[in-house]
Amino acid sequence: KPIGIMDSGVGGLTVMKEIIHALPGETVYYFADSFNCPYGPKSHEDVKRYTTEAVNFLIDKGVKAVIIACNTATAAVMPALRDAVDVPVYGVINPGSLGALRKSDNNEMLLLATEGTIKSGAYEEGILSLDPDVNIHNLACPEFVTLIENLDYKDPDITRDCVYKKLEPYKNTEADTVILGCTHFPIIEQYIDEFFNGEKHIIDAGFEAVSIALVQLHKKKLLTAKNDTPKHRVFIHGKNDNFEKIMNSWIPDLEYSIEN
Ligand code: DGN
Repeated sequence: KPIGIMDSGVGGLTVMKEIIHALPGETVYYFADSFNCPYGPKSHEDVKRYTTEAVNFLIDKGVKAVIIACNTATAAVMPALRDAVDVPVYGVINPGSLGALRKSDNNEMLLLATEGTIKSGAYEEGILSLDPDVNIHNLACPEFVTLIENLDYKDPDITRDCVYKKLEPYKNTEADTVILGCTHFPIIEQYIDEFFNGEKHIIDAGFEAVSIALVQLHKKKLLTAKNDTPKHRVFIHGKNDNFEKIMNSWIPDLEYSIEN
């Protein structure tokens, strides 16, 4: 049975790539809610509805587990949705919080995410419940989602310009750890790292989530043998304009079928 992944758009591909890398025998069913993308500026109630529908769609397609590969969606539905469905559901915020706590030496963190994730306070909740002495600086970066979804990220000059302008006020931040609290952001991670001269720990919440989800699926004996041939399927709700282009460049040479 496949592992389901959902995101508002291409961000969850960063999570899919990690799964394929770790377990090449696993089949992934990916649901991209391009119709409602971006989730960042939408209301909590709307994102909750979109995410619940996406998760149920994947369950109807027969997945054995779902990774909500979107911080905004995780903030809106977790943990309630996990208790409401019959397959294991994993979000990205608790794993991202744990990853950041593990890396930071001075307990100062910079969270880069969507407006929705930041407004929800889900990272504060996740991190401060484990260590109340952490200081989190929040920066909403909706521009990064647009830059990626419209393919501008392929132009290094445009990307550098956008990333550097946005991060400028944090040039001398005390934070030693930067949380990529949006699954789109690993696509431009090299520019974020470059802006900080490679001096920050960078936490990819999606990567952290995959590590935890795979360990738990292994314990539940739900993983597939490495030598199985996967049959990945992508379901796009809405427009498909740039999705395939981004998918093909982010995960080259992957065989998959795509359905609108
Ligand atoms: N990739 C999503 C996240 O991790 O929050 C959000 C992108 C969006 O819909 N704005």
